[in-house]
Amino acid sequence: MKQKICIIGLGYIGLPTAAMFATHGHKITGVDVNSRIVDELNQGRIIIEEPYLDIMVQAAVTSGNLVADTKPAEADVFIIAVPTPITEEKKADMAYVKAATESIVPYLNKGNIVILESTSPVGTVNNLMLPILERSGLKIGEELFVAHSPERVLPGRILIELVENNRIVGGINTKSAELVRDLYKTFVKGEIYLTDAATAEMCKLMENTFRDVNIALANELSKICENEGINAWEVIRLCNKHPRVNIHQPGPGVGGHCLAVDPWFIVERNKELAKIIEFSRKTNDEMPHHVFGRIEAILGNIKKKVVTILGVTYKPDIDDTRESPILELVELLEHAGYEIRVYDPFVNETKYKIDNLMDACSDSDMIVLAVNHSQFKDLDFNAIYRLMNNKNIFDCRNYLHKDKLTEIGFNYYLLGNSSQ
Ligand code: SAJ
Repeated sequence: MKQKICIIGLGYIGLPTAAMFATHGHKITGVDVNSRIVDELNQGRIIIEEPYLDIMVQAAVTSGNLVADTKPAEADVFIIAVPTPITEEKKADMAYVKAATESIVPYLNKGNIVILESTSPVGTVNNLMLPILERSGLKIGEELFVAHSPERVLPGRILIELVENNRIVGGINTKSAELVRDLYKTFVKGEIYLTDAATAEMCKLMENTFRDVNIALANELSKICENEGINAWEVIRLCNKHPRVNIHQPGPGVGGHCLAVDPWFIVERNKELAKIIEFSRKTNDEMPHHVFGRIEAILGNIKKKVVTILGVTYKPDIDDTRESPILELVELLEHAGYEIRVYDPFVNETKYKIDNLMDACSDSDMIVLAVNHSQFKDLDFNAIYRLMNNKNIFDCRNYLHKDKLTEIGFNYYLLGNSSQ
């Protein structure tokens, strides 16, 4: 059955979800407080980078099934997909979810469905949303159906994963869960598993926490291997030949709005219990400092140190710098008085950005491969070598061709291996 759906929040999750429902025949009102997003969208344009999203949005808008507005409209279904950032004190900032929930109350009618997609602390649906939704006068669970269905898509693969991933739907009662499952079946090809709202909230948090803790283990291993004088990447490669071992990749830290944030939502409510989780978060947060320490050690007493950072996003081949550990590294270098050049073809604006790679490398004392953007694999390292002052490369991702670089004459250093 084709439904009217009002989606609050037109960011990395809300917009692709809106486009997906719209191209499957539903009538969508996309709502955002940012009028620029709304204006652009109504002309079929988007302001975020995600493969094929522009084409899909254009098709959705042209078909008339997707319109944007700065305020909600009456609908059969309301989906909340707003940010849940973290405060300085590592507490979930639920202001957007609260405001979004309040904003839809005047538009609610008997039989409506409300879905929270935003990643949220356990208890958000039951303790924050339901008391607000009750103001509609509708009987919760009988006249108004509510569920949490957390998004699980990977930036860079959003449109594929929206369709193919399994999905969890946590309803405030079985009827709510079933109605929401039937709605997502419009485009979801993966399995849809039903549970209660609080369990769904915890599942989402724990998925990202699982990854964060495993990355922390890999990062700790990389420091241990530096201490032992062996290569962590070789250890990981060989360990992962074991059928039940899957060590993650070390790196200069963990970024993005998910892994670096969500584990804190568990810690906040379970301070005395979530010990490994909190320690892992801190381990990953410390990695830019570790990288900085290695840069200091390699460059030693050079007077005016010039460092060229390749990549500033939180992961490869995307334009997203949210919570990027490389921004923190840049700050550390800045405080220590380094001359910094940042080269990242994906990013339009960032501190110390230099558009031309050769300009960014000229007179440099060290290239730091911070993000493994595909195009960094085969740069013209011969030309770069000639331009540099001191010929150091520090590979934080085990990404570059060590043999080729040493043959050119570079001093090649690798995170997770102190003998290089
Ligand atoms: N990273 C490592 N080592 C690794 C893997 C990742 O250092 O072995 C770093 C990356 O460099 C990056 C960060 O972790 O800085 C996060 O990258 P990611 O690719 O692991 O994940 P996100 O944040 O882009 O997306 C995650 C996904 N969650 C899981 O894979 C469990 C995605 O499915 C979620 O939908 C998304 O969070 C979200 O929105 O919650």
